[in-house]
Amino acid sequence: MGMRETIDQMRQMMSQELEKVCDKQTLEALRVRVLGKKGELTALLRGMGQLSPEERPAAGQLINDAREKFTAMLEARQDALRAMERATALQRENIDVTEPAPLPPAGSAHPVNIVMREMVDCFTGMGFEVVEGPEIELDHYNFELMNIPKNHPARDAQDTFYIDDNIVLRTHTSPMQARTMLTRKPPIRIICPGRVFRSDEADATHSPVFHQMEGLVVDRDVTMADLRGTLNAFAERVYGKGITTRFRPSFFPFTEPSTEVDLTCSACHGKGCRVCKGTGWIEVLGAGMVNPRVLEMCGIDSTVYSGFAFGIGLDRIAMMRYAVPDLRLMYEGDARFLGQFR
Ligand code: 2NL
Repeated sequence: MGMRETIDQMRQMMSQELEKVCDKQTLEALRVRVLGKKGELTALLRGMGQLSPEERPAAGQLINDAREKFTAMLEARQDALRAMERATALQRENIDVTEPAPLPPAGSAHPVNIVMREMVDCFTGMGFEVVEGPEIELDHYNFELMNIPKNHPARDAQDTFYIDDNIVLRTHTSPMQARTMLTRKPPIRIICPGRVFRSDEADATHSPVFHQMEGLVVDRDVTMADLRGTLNAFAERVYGKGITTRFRPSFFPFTEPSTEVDLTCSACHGKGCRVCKGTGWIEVLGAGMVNPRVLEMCGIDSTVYSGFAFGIGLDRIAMMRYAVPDLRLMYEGDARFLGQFR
């Protein structure tokens, strides 16, 4: 067999083999088999010694051309392999941007916050503005301006957390209302929701931290009828049609007159049941006409202006609404409890 045929066979073998090659190692093995030091084409080059001097240049040319050709074939295959590798990598790494993402675990609102938000919605709907302020307060705002003088039982160290002689953890949200009266002119229509503190032993119905929302309206000609109308509207909005209020006389140092406010029992609609102990009413808040002394101390002329105020304990309302048997559950942060209010 002549050299030309041998090379031609080699070329055929290579193109057959190359088609099957699908990884770098096999490709390299084929290169070594043909072009390596002990390769088939190299052997052919070595065999040139047997040829006559006249035949050598043509044979050398053939072998060199073949080497170039084979190298190009191997490279072409290598390029094809790289392209395939890239294509599969792209395929693998392809991101489906339309695939719905797994949602992060969502939290849920705290029962006290659910109640607070509903009430805030109700009162802001009636034109009240939300005002928030510090939980650490001056004795002056928390007590003095609320007509609770030194030695008043409400200031007893048993009830109040004192930071020092002049600084306390607010025992109600009233100090923020005093701050508002001191810095604004009537008409004032505000609600102050927030965390308040009393030095109570924790049990099923007491906690040293709890929540309150107070409301305050100061303007010319504000009367108890305005208070009644506002609270009746609140009762219907938050508890539903047919729920109204009942006022019973009471006493607070910061209001005069003062009243305890009951709402129609929403469990029996006033007929009398276990929830309301047969009375048809549930005690929900305290209220009254702002004591003129409080108005004066807060820089408001009580001969021109009058006001009403109310305070609602939010924790007890949340407990009744969701039948929570123990107030401590509200503050323990147990996810099994909190996860139930979605
Ligand atoms: C209750 C009673 C009440 C107020 C809070 C108030 C605020 C100012 C002036 C006058 Cl700035 N009063 N707040 C009035 C009456 C009752 O809360 O039992 N809360 C749970």
